[in-house]
Amino acid sequence: MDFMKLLREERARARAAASSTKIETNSNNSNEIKGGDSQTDIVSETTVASRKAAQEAQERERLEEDRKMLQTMHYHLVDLKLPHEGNLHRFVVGKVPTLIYIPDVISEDEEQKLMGNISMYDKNWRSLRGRKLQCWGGNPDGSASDGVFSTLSPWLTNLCESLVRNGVFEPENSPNHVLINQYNTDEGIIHHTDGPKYFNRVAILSLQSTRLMTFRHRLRPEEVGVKYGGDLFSVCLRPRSLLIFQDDLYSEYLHGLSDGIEEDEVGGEVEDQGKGDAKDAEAVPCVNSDLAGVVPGVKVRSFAVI
Ligand SMILES: O=C(O)CCC(=O)C(=O)O
Repeated sequence: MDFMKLLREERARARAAASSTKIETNSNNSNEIKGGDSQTDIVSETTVASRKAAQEAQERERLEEDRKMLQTMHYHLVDLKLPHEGNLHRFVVGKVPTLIYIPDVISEDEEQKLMGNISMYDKNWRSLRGRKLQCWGGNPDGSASDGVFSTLSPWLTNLCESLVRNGVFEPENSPNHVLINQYNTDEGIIHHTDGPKYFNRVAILSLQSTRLMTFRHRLRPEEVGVKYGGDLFSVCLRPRSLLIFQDDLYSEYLHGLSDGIEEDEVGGEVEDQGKGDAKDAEAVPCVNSDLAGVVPGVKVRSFAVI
């Protein structure tokens, strides 16, 4: 027997067996990897596509529901009575030139009509901390979601057009988004900015009662504890009035309404309002006391829909 020959044959078989296993392993691996990749791609593409289709179907359904709901509503159209275009500057209040307060832009009768319009959409209220909210015109990014009415109701479109006609907004920045906030006596909205998703001008129509809106500096992290972060000044929001603020007041200041648990006191004017470091006084200066017909020292506490 040729043991050397047997040994060579045995080694050759072992090499052949080993290499085929290797190839198989490789091809298995590569199949697994490829199979894994393409399956994952297919699965995620399918998931994304089906999610998108479901979302689109939901949005279509929502639009249709909203459209049907609007058809059943008997709303009143109300126009705002604003000073002639170009005359808004007469209503600038305070030392910060981007705050405009116009009293009596609608009549009491029109106010009632608007309240009637608002109450027709009772099921659309969202309960938030400190207020109830109706949100009209979709989300700022154009998407729709639960509790957000996808379009504006014609009576809201009419109000927005009225703002454009009177020069409050340019036609290219015509408002397409409306929030209706309702506060109980012990409710308010914490100080905030409306953020960069919106155009930097806001118009607030107040209905039903009087509240004080206060403004504060928006502090950068390095200013916290260094710069005064409390209320700097207030604006008295009378029922049927329109408040417009923009630019710096939109982006560099916070606005808010106290929770109404304590009565808000109308403060007198001070020289450096809005500019300097206001004192942590009980009553911050009210910048529109003349136009709003309130005297310093008066207390304000009431129910408001804005
Ligand atoms: O109700 C108001 O007057 C203020 C509302 C407000 O600031 C907001 O909705 O962002």
